[in-house]
Amino acid sequence: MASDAIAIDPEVCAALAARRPVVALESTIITHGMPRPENAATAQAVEDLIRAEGAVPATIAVLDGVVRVGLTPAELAALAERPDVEKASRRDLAPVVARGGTAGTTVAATLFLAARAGITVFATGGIGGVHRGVAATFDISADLVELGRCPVALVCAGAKSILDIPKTLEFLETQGVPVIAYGSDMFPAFFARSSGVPAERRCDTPAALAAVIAAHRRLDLPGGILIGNPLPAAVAMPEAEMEAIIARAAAEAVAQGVSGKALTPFLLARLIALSEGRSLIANQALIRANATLAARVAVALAVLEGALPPTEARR
Ligand code: PSU
Ligand code: MN
Repeated sequence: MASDAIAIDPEVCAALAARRPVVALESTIITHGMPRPENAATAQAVEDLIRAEGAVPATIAVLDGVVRVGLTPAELAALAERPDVEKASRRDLAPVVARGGTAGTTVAATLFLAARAGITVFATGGIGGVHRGVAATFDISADLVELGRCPVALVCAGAKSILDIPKTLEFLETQGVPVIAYGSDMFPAFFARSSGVPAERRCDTPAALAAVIAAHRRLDLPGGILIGNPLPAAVAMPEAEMEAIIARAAAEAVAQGVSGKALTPFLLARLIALSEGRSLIANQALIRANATLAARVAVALAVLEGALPPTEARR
C-alpha cells in the first residue's frame, strides 16, 4: 500500500480498493516532452480516452512538494503551463519533495510511484533507453533499471531511434523484463512501426496481454513488463528521413555539450523543429493509441482477476 508521503486522488483510491481498472500516466512527457499548448491538450485527451474505455486515469507528478497520483483537470492544465518545473527521475523525487518543488515524473519515477500506489498498468509515449554512443557516455536511462524492479506493465510505442534499440533490448533481457510487441513480430521504434529488431514475444489482443500480466502477478515476479504498441500507420514517418533528422539532432547535442538529464528533452525538441512539427503529430497520435490499449488491457485484467464482469471487456 501507499505510504503517507504519496497523495492518491480519492477516485483513484476507490478504484484501486475495488480492484477496478486504473491506468497510470507519466508527466515528463507533459513538462519536457511536448511544447505548449499541445502538451496540455494531449494530457487531457489521453485521460479522456482512458475513461472512455472504462478505466480511471492517474497522472503522476510532484506538485508543490507533494507526490500526487491522479490530478484534477485544472492541475493537469496548470502543470502543462508552469515554467519552473523540473524533470524528476527516481533519484530526484526526495530532493524535489524536500524543497517543496514541482516536477514532471519520468517513466522511471512513475513506475516506482505507480507500484507504490498499487497500479498495475501504465501508458506512455516512448521509454528512455541505452543512448547511442553509450560506450563513451555510459548514458543508460533509469527507465530500464526501474522496469526491472517495479511490477508494472508499461505500454509504449517502443524506443526512439535516438537510442540504440538492440542494446536497449539486451539491457531489458538482463533486467528480466518480458518484452511483448502488440500485433507485430518486431519491436516498434516510436516513429516507425518496426525497429527491424524482432521482439521476444507477440500478443494480438488486450486479453492475451492481460493473461501474461496476470501470470506475472501470480508468480509475484518483481519486475515489470514492456509492451510495444506500433504507432498508427497513418502517422508513421519515413525511416530514412527520420534517421537523417535524428543523426543531425544527436550531432548538435554533442557539439553543444548537452548531456545527462537534459539530453532527451533536447533531442525531442530538436526532432520537432527539424521535422517541421511532424514528429509532434506522430507523438500525439501514438500516446493516444497507447492510452487506449493500456485501458483495454487494464479492463481485461480486471475481468480476468474477477473484479469486473466479462461483459465489461470490449475485445
Ligand atoms: N522519450 C520520448 N518522450 C518522452 C521521454 C522519452 O519519446 O517524453 C521522456 C520520458 O519521461 C522518459 C524520459 O521517461 O524522457 C527519459 O529520460 P532519460 O533519457 O533522461 O532517462
Ligand atoms: Mn540519460
